[in-house]
Amino acid sequence: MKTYQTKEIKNVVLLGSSGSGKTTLAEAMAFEGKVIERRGSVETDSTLSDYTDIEHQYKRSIYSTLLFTEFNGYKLNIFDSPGSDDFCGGLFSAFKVADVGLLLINAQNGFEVGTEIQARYARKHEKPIIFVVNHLDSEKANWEASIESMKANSHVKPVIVQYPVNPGPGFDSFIDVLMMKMYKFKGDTGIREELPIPESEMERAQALHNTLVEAAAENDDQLMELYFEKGSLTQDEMRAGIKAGLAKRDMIPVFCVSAKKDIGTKRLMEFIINVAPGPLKAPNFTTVTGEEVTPDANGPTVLFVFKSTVEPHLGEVSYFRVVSGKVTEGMELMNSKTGNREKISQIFAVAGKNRIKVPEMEAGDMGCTVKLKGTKTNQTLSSPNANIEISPIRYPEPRYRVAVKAAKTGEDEKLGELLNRANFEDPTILVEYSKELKQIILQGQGEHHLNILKNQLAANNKMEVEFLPPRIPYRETITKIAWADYRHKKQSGGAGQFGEVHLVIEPYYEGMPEPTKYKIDGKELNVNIKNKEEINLEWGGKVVYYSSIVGGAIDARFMPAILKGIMEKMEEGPLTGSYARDIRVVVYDGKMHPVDSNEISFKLAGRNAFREAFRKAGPKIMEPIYSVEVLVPSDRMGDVMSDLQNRRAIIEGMSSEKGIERITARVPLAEMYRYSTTLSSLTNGRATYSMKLASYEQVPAEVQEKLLKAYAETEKDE
Ligand SMILES: Nc1nc2c(ncn2[C@@H]2O[C@H](COP(=O)(O)OP(=O)(O)O)[C@@H](O)[C@H]2O)c(=O)[nH]1
Ligand SMILES: [Mg+2]
Repeated sequence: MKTYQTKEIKNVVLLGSSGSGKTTLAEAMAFEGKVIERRGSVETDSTLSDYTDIEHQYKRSIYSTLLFTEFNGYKLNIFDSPGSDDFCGGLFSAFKVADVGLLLINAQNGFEVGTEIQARYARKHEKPIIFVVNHLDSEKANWEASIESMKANSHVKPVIVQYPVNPGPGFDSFIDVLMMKMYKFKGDTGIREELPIPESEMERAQALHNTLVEAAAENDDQLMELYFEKGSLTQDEMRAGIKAGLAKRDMIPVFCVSAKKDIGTKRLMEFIINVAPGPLKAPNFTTVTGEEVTPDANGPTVLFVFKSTVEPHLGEVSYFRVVSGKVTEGMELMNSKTGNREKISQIFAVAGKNRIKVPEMEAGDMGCTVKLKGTKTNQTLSSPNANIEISPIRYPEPRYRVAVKAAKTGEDEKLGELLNRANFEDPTILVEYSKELKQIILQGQGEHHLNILKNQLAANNKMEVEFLPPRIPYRETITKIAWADYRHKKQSGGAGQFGEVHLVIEPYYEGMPEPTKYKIDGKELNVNIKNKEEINLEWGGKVVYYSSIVGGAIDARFMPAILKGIMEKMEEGPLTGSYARDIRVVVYDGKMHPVDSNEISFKLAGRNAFREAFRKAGPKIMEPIYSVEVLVPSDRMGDVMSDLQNRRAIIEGMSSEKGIERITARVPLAEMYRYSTTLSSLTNGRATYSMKLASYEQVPAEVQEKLLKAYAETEKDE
């Protein structure tokens, strides 16, 4: 395989809803480039890109797979990405390193919600898009309806470059109004005949040609002038116009194919080669400090790692794009994040499961290497003197969380290792041991996403895990002043224990004046501050602790022990065991015993006095509220809204655009458990959502009641 120069490379990501034909099209592209001798199929588990057991089991793409094809002296690096939004992590990686997207439309369904979701991701990543209408050989293929739905739903006007002459089971010809030719195919061999446009199609072809010329001219003032002068444009002028429009994302050209029958694949690849932006025309990569890195083959070597896997026999495989310079076998590079040196022992061009060893790769190209010592996805390897760090892929916020535990005891450590590895391979799987919740919290993009992980752990690692509802990170605080006395006394066996603490607590707020007097059980109490401690809590908020002991009722040396007891309760709030915050405590009296008093006694007395006072101080539970955005097809709006209302949602906004409703709402986290699953079943998988922590708010009285009851059952007087 030759070393491709930067100008001979195109990097493409296939997009589209599940079943639109991405994997099948990737196969046809690889076949046309002679990377494979015959086309495999999704049905027979024989495609280049869906090569893992789990993809065979589900008969669909789960990972975003890199493959390449060689065509007319160019190398096309292609990402076959999963259509399901649960696996969008791989898609986000692909967006980082691909320069153009092919958005497949299933001609049987037109523009689907899956299409909309991916179109939105493409906009977010500022990638130019080409529409590819597929399944044109299917019985239910409807070209006109597809085009109408694309026009209605797309944010940028689609412009037809090709249209099918005979969509449906007999589909074998399409007309290309850029080339002004008809292409006719023999069976499903991919072999084509170029024919003049038949008389019967001439009028339609000419009209679409004119529309295309105008659309092309619009992207460039000079072309516009030429067009006004001549009334037409040459093919090259049209290409120049389309190139400009595509790169600016002002234009979406429309192509037609049957991936299954290998119709239109070649022509589509020719267009990509001639018109789609390659590494030299695409926006430059930027560093974490905002500098641009040009794809200069003679510049410093910069590899950006966009994907990492662990494979049997091979170990760690790191996929990279050469952002600048050249990578050659044996080269030593530096990981700009860790400062460690890495040796690039081997370089491979990647065609799904097939890897072809190459001696070098130039800027703009993509491949993989093995046996790096400590480099992860999102890190950059660069020439040691260049020390460049490319800005990372920003993965979507997690949308689904569960608590996870090993089914068998004694396997916690193994579970931890395997989950870390899952995160290494899929950065949208987040793992964290929550000290607060005392659970391992696993977060991902959806129930399906995490269930696949669960199945993989069982199948590949003999690791059975259980998923449980995660506890909610509530917060506790108080709303009014309260006081309590507590005597801790124990006289069993040897030395006794004795400590008595009287304290007052009240809600703390920033800028509060120092305490001066309280009225406690009708008696005036003058505060006489002996000592003050202000503690910033790790989980937010404060505790302010005063000692105002008169007459040596409690020795100063016991004061820290009392605070320690209080802090234990702050960490495990009296209501639900959640973190407490924003409380001021004044210890004003107590009792000691000359022999039995010790630190442990005062700690326990402090803790229990605090707990009692807390319960009398109008305590409230605060819950995390998430800001949630749901995109739902208009016809399912009612169901989705009423479900949200059952989740104590406060609807903040609704807007509708192109048949898709956007709902924004604030929803308590406690009500979001398994939301993705419900939403999916309410809409047949046609909706999507995102969520982000917004604030902590007081839970409603009835919820508080329930939480208190549940916790009281688990807690005994200490
Ligand atoms: N008839 C027909 N079937 C197709 C075409 N493209 C894909 N398929 C079939 O549609 C199904 C989904 O295709 P696949 O490539 O897995 O879609 P993906 O989910 O977008 O990757 C498979 O059964 C394919 O064989 C096509 O152009 N025509
Ligand atoms: Mg697929």
